[in-house]
Amino acid sequence: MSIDHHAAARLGAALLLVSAVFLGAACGGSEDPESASSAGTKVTTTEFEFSEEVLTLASGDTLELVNDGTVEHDITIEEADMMVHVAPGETASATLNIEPGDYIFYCSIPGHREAGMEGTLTIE
Ligand SMILES: [Cu+2]
Repeated sequence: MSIDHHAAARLGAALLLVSAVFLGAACGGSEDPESASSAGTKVTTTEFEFSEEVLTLASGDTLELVNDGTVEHDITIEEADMMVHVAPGETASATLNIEPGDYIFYCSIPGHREAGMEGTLTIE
């Protein structure tokens, strides 16, 4: 009888493992399971521009910043006291926990804003 018991225990462990793998696969499709129900946008930076210069989002949305350039960039939203910095080849993201309104965003690396890295953000 003890052999059957061990077999049952092993089967249970195997099932748990399979469940864990399935759960892992289900979560793997989304970079952040927490954000599955929240919206957001992705902005790509290069020298010297943002892929999106007019953004309309909601408070609580996720802003993802991808740096496809060869130098560092950031998105600075001065009025909201917020900055997302991203190194070359990297991706960074932040939740926009800011009040509804109109904002200006720009890259704060010296010279970049002047080169055209500026846009507007509306939080609805
Ligand atoms: Cu920049």
